[in-house]
Amino acid sequence: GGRLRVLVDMDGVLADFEGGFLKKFRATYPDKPYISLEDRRGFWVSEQYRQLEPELSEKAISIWESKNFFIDLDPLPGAVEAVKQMANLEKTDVFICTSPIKKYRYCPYEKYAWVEKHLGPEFLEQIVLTRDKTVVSGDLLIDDRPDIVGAERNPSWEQVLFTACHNKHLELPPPRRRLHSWTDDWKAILDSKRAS
Ligand code: BVP
Ligand code: MG
Repeated sequence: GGRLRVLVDMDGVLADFEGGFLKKFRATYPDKPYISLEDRRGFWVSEQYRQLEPELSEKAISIWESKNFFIDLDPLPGAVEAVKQMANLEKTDVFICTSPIKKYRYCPYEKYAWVEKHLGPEFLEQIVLTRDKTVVSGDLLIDDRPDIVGAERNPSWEQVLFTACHNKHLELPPPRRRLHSWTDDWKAILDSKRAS
């Protein structure tokens, strides 16, 4: 067969957005209530904080709009090693497919800097920044967002849902599948997509 193209999401898959958010939220607003990672439900952090207290939504947003939020995110366990291994597999192209926030002052720059820092300068060639992942073609998209939609009604990729604190309780309709973490068998998922 030909080459396999894998799109790998960044926030919630390679970079610990949820952990980084909670740490900086608690440090910035020590007297405000917060949602533990165990209690997170739904993709949008800002929505769950709004439900807790309406004023907390804009406070939450201020955290990821701040300088150094995205560059300071820690890699998720095993992510860096897995992506480097994946990119070294035969007949496999890996792209990092990530949606920047609309407040563009820091986020796009820091996403490039994060990739250079943790994956190396050669991975800067592989970055796809887009707010609409449905228009990017690939065989697989590894992403923690359960409801990815956009302009293309029939994306070429199969999404594999990467398990995160906000999606772990969701029951996926078959044939949708998960990658539970980077210790899960991601190579088997790639092999299942390779033409024989
Ligand atoms: O840039 C991140 C943060 C932003 O969405 C992007 C997720 O990118 P992917 O991982 O899907 O590529 N984001 C924004 C909000 C609220 C905005 Br108002 C949020 O609650 N959670 C979140 O991740
Ligand atoms: Mg994500």
